[in-house]
Amino acid sequence: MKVIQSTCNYCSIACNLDFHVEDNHIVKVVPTAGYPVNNGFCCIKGLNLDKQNTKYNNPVLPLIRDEEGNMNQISWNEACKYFAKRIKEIQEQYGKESVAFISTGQLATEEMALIGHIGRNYLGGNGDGNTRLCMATSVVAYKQSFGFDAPPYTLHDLEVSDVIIFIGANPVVAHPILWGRVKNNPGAKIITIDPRRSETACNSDIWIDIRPKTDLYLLYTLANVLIEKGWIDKEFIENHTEDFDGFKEHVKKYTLDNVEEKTGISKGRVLELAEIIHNGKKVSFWWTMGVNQSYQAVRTAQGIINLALITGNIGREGTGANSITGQCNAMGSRVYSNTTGLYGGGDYDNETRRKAVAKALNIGEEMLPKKPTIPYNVIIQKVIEGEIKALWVVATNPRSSWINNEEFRKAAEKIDFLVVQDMYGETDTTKYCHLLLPSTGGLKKKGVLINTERRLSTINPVLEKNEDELTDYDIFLKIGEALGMGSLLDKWRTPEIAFETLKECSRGMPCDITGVTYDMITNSKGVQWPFRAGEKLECNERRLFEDKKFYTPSGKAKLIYEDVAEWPIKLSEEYPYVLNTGRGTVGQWHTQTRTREIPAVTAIVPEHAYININPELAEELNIKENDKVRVNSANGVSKEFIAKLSRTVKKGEIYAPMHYIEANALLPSFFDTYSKEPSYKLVPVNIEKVS
Ligand SMILES: Nc1nc2c(c(=O)[nH]1)N[C@H]1C(S)=C(S)[C@@H](COP(=O)(O)OP(=O)(O)OC[C@H]3O[C@@H](n4cnc5c(=O)[nH]c(N)nc54)[C@H](O)[C@@H]3O)O[C@H]1N2
Ligand SMILES: Nc1nc2c(c(=O)[nH]1)N[C@H]1C(S)=C(S)[C@@H](COP(=O)(O)OP(=O)(O)OC[C@H]3O[C@@H](n4cnc5c(=O)[nH]c(N)nc54)[C@H](O)[C@@H]3O)O[C@H]1N2
Ligand code: SF4
Ligand SMILES: [Mo]
Repeated sequence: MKVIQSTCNYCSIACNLDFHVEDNHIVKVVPTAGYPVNNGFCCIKGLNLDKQNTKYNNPVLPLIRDEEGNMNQISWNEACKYFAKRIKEIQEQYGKESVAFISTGQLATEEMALIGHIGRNYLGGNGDGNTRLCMATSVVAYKQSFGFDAPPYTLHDLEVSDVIIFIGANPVVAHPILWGRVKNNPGAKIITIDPRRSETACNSDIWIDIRPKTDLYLLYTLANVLIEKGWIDKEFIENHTEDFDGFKEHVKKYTLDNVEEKTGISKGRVLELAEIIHNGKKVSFWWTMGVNQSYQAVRTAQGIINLALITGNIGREGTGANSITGQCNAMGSRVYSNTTGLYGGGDYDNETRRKAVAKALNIGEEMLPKKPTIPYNVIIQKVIEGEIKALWVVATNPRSSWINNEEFRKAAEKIDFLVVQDMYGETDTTKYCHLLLPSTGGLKKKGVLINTERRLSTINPVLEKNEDELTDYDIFLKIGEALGMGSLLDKWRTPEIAFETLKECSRGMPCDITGVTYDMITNSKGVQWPFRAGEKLECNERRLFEDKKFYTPSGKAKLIYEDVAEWPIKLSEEYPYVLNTGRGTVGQWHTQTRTREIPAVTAIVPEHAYININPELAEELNIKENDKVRVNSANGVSKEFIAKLSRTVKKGEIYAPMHYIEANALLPSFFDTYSKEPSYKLVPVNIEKVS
């Protein structure tokens, strides 16, 4: 029996697991003992990683749709040739930007970098990722405040904080292993800010039951109180931040007297929270989608960053303004997807960076994109308007996960050429494709994942590929060849070579990984970036900004602020309740294509889309447990759900797990101004019982 250590490719914790393999068959999965992230533990998804492509229609060879709408099997060579021919025809007729791709934070770094090379450098099209639905807000917030997209923490910080504040994050469900790290710190005071009494709120010392989307108001009020009381780190502010005077002036209007009316949190409780922050020696702030997915998300994330900065809670053990990432390689996609910035970071108009990256890729500078991609929402809009004619969707399921997802259906029905590359033949999105490129899942791949604390580790082929099976990397290479890229693929011939190319792109950047080798991050404890050539790995838990130097031109962090915006659509008599969406259970992953294969999960999660509704509201509406209800949204769409009565939601608020296609039909297309991340967590609705 062989034992192969690899990395879980579900969530951003990126646990390491030992796969016990006999005759190309996984006998058992054991969480790796001694791995600094998960040290012998993991969640139900990781434990069941052996269950992949065991049921459902899983083609090995590509399928092409004929005129009657039937899918027919073709060879890989035929598929790649056809892909190349269609893309070239479309580009010749409608211009380069008539083709686009949508990728993901669930591929290996080398894979997402290679599709970025093909789609942006070579084809000159646009390409965004599902990271737009998830991390775009944190990226923009960090870039503007710190000068680089740099989550500063290491997970060990959770074990040594004395105050841990979660804002719009539910790690008990979404990042259980991270929650395990919190449990290693029984002395810490845990505070959760969430309109819902989430599993994390239930397990916290304090639940701040905030009115939806009023976090920024609360954060500015807290800042005002801390400043007025002098509970701030004057030395840190003076030497390491910019524009404190402006910020101080700005927050003056956010007073304790108004806070309850705006946020639902009383003056006394806000004061108590300010006191806890003041008395804490090591305060850490952690946020996720309750902050990122909003119409004013970047400024809210910066509201958190500002609190950490003015109280000097950054760059020290147990502190930080810490965004938790979502997918296994969200961090890889943030730095290496070639969608919103150059490989290794830096804007497309940065001449020095263009030179360095072009050199590393051995291409002419003119081949690099001149500007960031148009964002996801604009790609979909341009498909609907007929400007984008070909879309290549890789390892994401937008027919279900995209906001206002009937819009994606319209786009999919309109487009001339939709290619879907997925590890399953049957997903909500593959139904619409003209060409299906089936890839193997993560069990047969080699590549690097970068987790939420910037730790690189490899995903390793646990099983051998069967005949005709291709990984995403293999598929990209074949497509590149069919497109005629020739020597432009020389720096990409294997994942190992691609990794060397990407390392070179990172040289001298905050995320410099020139010192990392595949060997160092395989069967090991992983390595966090930065790790520069020549450095010695002295410690397995490293945080950023210990030298108090930020990546801005002045070396100081920027305090960025703005007036609090109103909700884009208000509650009304017609739509009196707020619908919120997010993760449902530890066992369910997003659109459930993968976790529907885990019997232990399907046995306990509802098959049909459901909502949580407060028992008092349910009684008023004459709704009983498991009744069928219709939710009508201000978006003009109605969908049916099963009612689950629960005191985790307040009377006027209902919650729909995102794992069912119905949820996203209800949400209107609102986005953050700066990050263009969808506002998934708020829409006014009404509910009626279906008789
Ligand atoms: N089991 C499981 N784990 C996952 C995933 C999965 O699909 N299943 N997905 C992974 C991915 S990609 C991601 S991005 C993460 C997401 O991880 P989380 O962000 O923790 O998960 P969500 O449930 O989307 O949202 C977190 C909380 O935000 C709250 N919230 C909503 N509106 C507001 C608000 O206005 N203010 C505040 N303060 N809170 C609000 C919600 O009530 C919810 O409890 O999970 C990762 N882990
Ligand atoms: N209402 C609402 N909607 C949301 C959210 C929310 O909180 N509320 N959260 C948003 C967030 S944070 C995220 S990250 C998105 C996630 O949204 P999606 O990315 O659409 O969700 P997944 O189900 O993870 O889709 C991944 C797809 O890739 C396939 N796949 C898995 N591994 C591989 C592989 O190795 N290769 C290939 N080619 N395919 C593979 C899977 O079968 C699946 O079809 O959803 C967003 N949508
Ligand atoms: S916590 Fe995340 S990385 Fe760890 S096993 Fe579960 S899904 Fe995988
Ligand atoms: Mo995500």
